[in-house]
Amino acid sequence: MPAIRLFDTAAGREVELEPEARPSMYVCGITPYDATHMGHAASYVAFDLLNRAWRDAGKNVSYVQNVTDVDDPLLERATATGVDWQDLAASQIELFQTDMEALNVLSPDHYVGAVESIGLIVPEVERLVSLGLAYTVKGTNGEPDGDVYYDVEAAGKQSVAPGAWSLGSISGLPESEMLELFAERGGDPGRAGKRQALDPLLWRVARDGEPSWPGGSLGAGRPGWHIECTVIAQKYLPSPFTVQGGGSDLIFPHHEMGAGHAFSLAGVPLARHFAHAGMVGLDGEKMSKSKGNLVLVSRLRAAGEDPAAIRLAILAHHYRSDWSWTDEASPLRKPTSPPGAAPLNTPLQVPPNPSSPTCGLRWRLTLTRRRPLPRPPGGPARRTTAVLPPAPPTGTW
Ligand code: 5CA
Ligand code: ZN
Repeated sequence: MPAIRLFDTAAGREVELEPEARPSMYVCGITPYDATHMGHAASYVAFDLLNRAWRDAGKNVSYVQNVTDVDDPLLERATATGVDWQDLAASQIELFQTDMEALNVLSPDHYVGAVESIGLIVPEVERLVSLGLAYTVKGTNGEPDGDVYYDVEAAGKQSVAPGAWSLGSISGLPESEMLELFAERGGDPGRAGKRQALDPLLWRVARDGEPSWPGGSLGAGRPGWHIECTVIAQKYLPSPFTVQGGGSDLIFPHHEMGAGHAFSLAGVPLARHFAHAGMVGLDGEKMSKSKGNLVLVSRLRAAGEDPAAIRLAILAHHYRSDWSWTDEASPLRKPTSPPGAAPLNTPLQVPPNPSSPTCGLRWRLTLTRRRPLPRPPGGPARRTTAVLPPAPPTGTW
């Protein structure tokens, strides 16, 4: 097999992957609040190709993917639609798996949820605090005290060893651009009490109406986004592992900060290479769940499109190129839905079925539904549907 070459974002150039008997890859998974769109599909097909190239060469690949099964956008969508956030996550995870199987995307070896990882994340955040690389912030405007932030400046000065992380190591972006992207992508540059505008959240202490879990010395709360992926990757993969993957919208702040957390915790880089797939748009605009301009894989399938043709339509583009889906340019035939049929951006309804053995076909989830702490009495209730049955201690969906 010829050596695999890919563009390494951190190196800023195409690199040849060193031969390894056991290559390892972490690809950032979905935040399950809406159905899989062509952008997600394109990212996962891109990294499926790398996975398959390695496997085809006889390599014993270790592949890990997460599910961000608790985060602000998921909680906000659940509230807006009056659905229990866990039910929403479960239904969208199931739909995602069905879409991935249809597209012939091989499942990861470990498919791991943020919620089930909280017990691993808490001690790592505590360690960052004890190393002086994280700090708590006082609440203002009715916010509670105690949110924990990563000190990017202190972390960047931690070491000058080769491979040591400092802000910009992965993205190479100027600070002005970082600030813009940080605000756009879930960061809070204006949060009072932070040492630096770009310091990212590690632990959000409990608020009324939000789920929370025990946080040891941090107090009850829930994890920040970047530390979730760092801890899951470090738990299931070697340090450093071969390739960290995701769409290019994850370069900053997600992969930048995740790499920082990892170096602070392990003293070695998170990954040898950082690879990013291009963004898929609809009629010139980035396809995103928040904008709602989605071409859904499930809807294309329901309209009778052959999933193999959808995969080919994706593979017709170079994995790093940004491209736009237009009905005219689509290599797929026009949908033959009868007049009045649901438009292509209407998700199929897949009811959550946590005990379904069919979920284990290939995309086997190791998610356990770790229950949040009970809400404080008198706090507003987010739950609007029936209470779920108690979760089994372990198991697969
Ligand atoms: N849960 C986090 C990663 S830890 C997350 O970004 N979830 S996501 O559901 O928003 O995106 C899942 C994957 O799809 C990410 O790799 C993201 O970069 C990719 N993605 C999202 N939108 C697009 C798009 N329009 N085109 C290409 N890839 C996309
Ligand atoms: Zn991630």
